[in-house]
Amino acid sequence: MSDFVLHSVPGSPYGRQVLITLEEVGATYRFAPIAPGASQSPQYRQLHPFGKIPALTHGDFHLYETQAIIRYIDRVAGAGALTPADPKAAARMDQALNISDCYLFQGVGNVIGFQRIVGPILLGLTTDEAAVAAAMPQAHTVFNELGRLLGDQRFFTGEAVSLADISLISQMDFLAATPEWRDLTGANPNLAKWLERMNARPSLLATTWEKVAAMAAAPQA
Ligand SMILES: N[C@@H](CCC(=O)N[C@@H](CS)C(=O)NCC(=O)O)C(=O)O
Repeated sequence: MSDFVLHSVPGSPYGRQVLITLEEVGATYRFAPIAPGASQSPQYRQLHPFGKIPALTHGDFHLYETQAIIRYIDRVAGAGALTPADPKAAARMDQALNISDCYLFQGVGNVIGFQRIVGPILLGLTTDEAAVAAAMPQAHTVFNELGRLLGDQRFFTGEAVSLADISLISQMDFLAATPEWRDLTGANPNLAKWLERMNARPSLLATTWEKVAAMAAAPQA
């Protein structure tokens, strides 16, 4: 019997944040797939009144909003190992989590990632090149700032991986599959190295697009 149940669309970067967190803390979990487009169904809206992906259930406890979910998992199953003890490092983690949600996803990931990957590959849409071009100034601002914050550290809050890295990698790995990635990391080679470092972690290898598709296809106890 799995402790945690993640309700998510396979391929969702937000859903992947939760999966990576579960893997990092070694929790047992079950993936409950939501079909693309079904997030607005009355049934799913009982779990998430705003109809966004993902949602978590843990026994009779229901939670939505990814930051709340990954912090909860870190507290109850990871003993806080993914949150730095030092207040300044913890503040950097909180800052990076908000950059990830407010500036990296909103306006960059949800435009470039959608136009290059989700639209053409999953929905059969044609890429809107003007929308991609319009997102590039914000994308450069985000990448330059993340490159500055990472500096020569291994991870965003220092030597140990934290929730900041988990949130950012779920969005950045999506963008790494687009032609814009080379331009965006040209001035920030530390971000490309960090991406490689993160992608080599067992938690990332266990939650690739293919692995999550297999989780969604196979019924789990
Ligand atoms: N604030 C939400 C945002 C989640 C979110 O935007 N998820 C995307 C999928 S990765 C989604 O639900 N998109 C469908 C939609 O916006 O209706 C969270 O942190 O969980």
